[in-house]
This record gives sequence, structure tokens and C-alpha cells, in this order.
Amino acid sequence: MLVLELVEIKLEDNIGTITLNHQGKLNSIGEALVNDLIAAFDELESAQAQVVVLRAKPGVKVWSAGHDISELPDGRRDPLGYHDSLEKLLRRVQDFPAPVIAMIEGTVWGGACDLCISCDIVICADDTTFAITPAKLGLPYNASGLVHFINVVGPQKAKEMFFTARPILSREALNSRMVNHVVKREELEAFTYRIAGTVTENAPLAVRALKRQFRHLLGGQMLSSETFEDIQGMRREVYDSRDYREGIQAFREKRKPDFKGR
Ligand code: LCV
Repeated sequence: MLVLELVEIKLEDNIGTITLNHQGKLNSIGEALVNDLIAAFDELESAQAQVVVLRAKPGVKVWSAGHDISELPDGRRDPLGYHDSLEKLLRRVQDFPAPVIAMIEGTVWGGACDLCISCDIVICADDTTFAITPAKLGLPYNASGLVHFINVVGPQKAKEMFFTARPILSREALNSRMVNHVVKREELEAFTYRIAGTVTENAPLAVRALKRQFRHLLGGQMLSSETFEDIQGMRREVYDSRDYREGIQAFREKRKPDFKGR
């Protein structure tokens, strides 16, 4: 198996495992980690893995701290555009030709929540929390990300999560259908690999066709060109704003942001 710096890859009994291993930056999702993750998915696709478990090292406090804030642009540029590393990773997971199971322990922040729900099945430990944080940082997020959350947790819960940016507990995530299962941390690994094993007992081509159909059907919202331009215009207003720069600066200076609404 390919050896990479920021992730570990394993393949056993047709079950691939990709382990986030960027502890120094709390598995925050920057260019380098995304490149390694995409290389890992490419490797497991060539090895014809029938299911992939995406996990962090056992016992982590933070599963992933979300987008690497130090790689966010200083303003005047879309922070989460189509070619942003996080967006490329989300599409790679959704286009991977076999189910990807997110096995979560510890806390999950920002775009890492979007990574989890871009996986096909989410299994988390009972002490896991999820916080989607663009509003806390002064970011507008993006339309494809909002569609992910609306599809998974529904519009009301999605709005509450984005407007409050507060961490939600595993039980709440289960009730909102954001996760498939919540299990005790000590049972998480065995439970996840049992589920992964049942996927490998089924016909790989059928499972691949099912995943592709879900991908197209879930992405089905049509936007008129005017709606699209309206969305892009509003997003530009936000990432060109003083508050966008203030949110990131406040994080860097480890202080509460002082938003002014401009
Ligand atoms: C870079 C980091 C990060 C980080 N990037 O440890 O969803 S959106 O739109 O918001 C999207 C743009 C996005 O995903 O944005 C990122 C959203 N993530 C967050 O808001 C989480 C930010 N991090 C934290 O709140 C804390 O770091 C947590 C609660 C994750 C862990 O707190 P803890 O006290 O254990 P520190 O905060 O001391 O972090 C340890 C080091 O990791 C860096 C952080 O700057 C610190 O670096 P230094 O030791 O150099 O000061 N770090 C943490 N998160 N997302 N760097």
C-alpha cells in the first residue's frame, strides 16, 4: 500500500481504511491533507476496495478541526469555491465508486462536518459533537454545502446549526438523521467494521450503481441562472466584508470576534 505523510491506508478483506494522521494541526483540512486523502482514495479505487472506512487515530479529542483556517484567503476571493481543497475532497468522497463510512470519535468542526455527511454512512461515538461554524468565522459557506445539510438534516435543523454554529451532541445528530448510529466509543471500531463487512458481502457492481444513482438524485436541485448569480453576489458581499477578515483575525489572535455587520 502507498505510504503517505498525513494519512494511513489499509486494505483487508476488501475493506479499505483511511486514517487521518495530521495530529499537529488537529486533522484540519488543508491542501496537503486533501492531496494525501485524494491519493489514498485513488489507491483504494485501483485496489477495488468494496467499502472504505474514513477515521482518525483511536482516542483523538478532535476528529477534525475543519478547514485549515490559515489557508483561508484574506478576503476579496471566494474562500470556499469549487476548486478549494475542501470542495475537491467532498466531491472525491461522493464520486468514490463504493460506500465510504465515516467513523467518528472526538469533536468535528466546520467543513469536517460537511466531509462526514458527504460520506455514505456516518457512525459516531456517544461523546462526539458536530459544529458547523462559518457564521462564527464570518464566512458565507456555499450553496453545495447548504444542499448537503438540507438533504441530510432538513432545512429547520440545518438553519439552526448554521445560524448558531453551536456544537450538537451525538444524540441530537442521530435524531436529526445526520448520523446513522451512535455507539459507545469502546464499541465504535467493532461496530463500524461489522457494518463495512456486510457491504462487502453484496454485489460490488450493484452497490456502485446504487451509490451513483444516489449521487445524481441527491444533487437534483435546479437553480435558475438569476438565482445562481444572486447567491454568488451575496456570497461575494460577505467574503469581501470587514467581518470576514475580522472572523479569521480573531481566530488567529485567540479572541472573540467583534462583528460589525459590514
Ligand atoms: C488551522 C487550527 C484549526 C483550524 N485551522 O486546541 O465551516 S467553515 O465555513 O467555517 C470552514 C471555513 C471551516 O471549516 O473553518 C474551520 C472551522 N473550525 C473551527 O472553527 C474550529 C477551530 N478550532 C477550535 O475551535 C479549537 O482549536 C478546537 C476546539 C478544535 C481545539 O481546541 P484546543 O484548545 O484543543 P487549540 O485551539 O489550542 O488548537 C491547537 C492548534 O491548532 C490550531 C490552533 O490555531 C492551534 O495552533 P497554535 O498552537 O499554533 O496556536 N488549529 C485549530 N483549529 N481549523 N489551525
